[in-house]
Amino acid sequence: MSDCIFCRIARGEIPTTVVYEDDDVIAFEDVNPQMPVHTLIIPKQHYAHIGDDVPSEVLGKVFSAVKTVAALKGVEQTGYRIIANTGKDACQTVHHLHVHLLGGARLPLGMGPAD
Ligand code: DGP
Repeated sequence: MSDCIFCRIARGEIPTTVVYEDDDVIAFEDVNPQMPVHTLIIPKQHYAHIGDDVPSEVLGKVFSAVKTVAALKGVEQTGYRIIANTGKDACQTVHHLHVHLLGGARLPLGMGPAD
């Protein structure tokens, strides 16, 4: 996907603060952080969302990277939340599979519907 913003980040075409990178996955700081720690973890290969026929090995690599990033960001012991917004009701805005890793402060408990 030549015009996908996260594909462009994965190719190094858009500057970003990289937290972790390997052959298959890149993690970088969210441009609009909602928490003291707010890092995005994506597969370099383009998938629109988690339901986009993502091979299990790709999912495994993304979730393995979650653990690595949590350690790198120093929230492994204090805890963190991961979110993969998927589709309209979840307000997904970038249509390239990504996992938000949020932490560094106490997160709200609620996960119900918006008002
Ligand atoms: P969402 O699709 O709602 O799950 O969130 C997409 C996130 O991507 C949002 O928190 C902001 C972030 N984002 C969007 N564009 C860029 C960008 O160009 N660079 C970075 N670092 N983050 C971005």
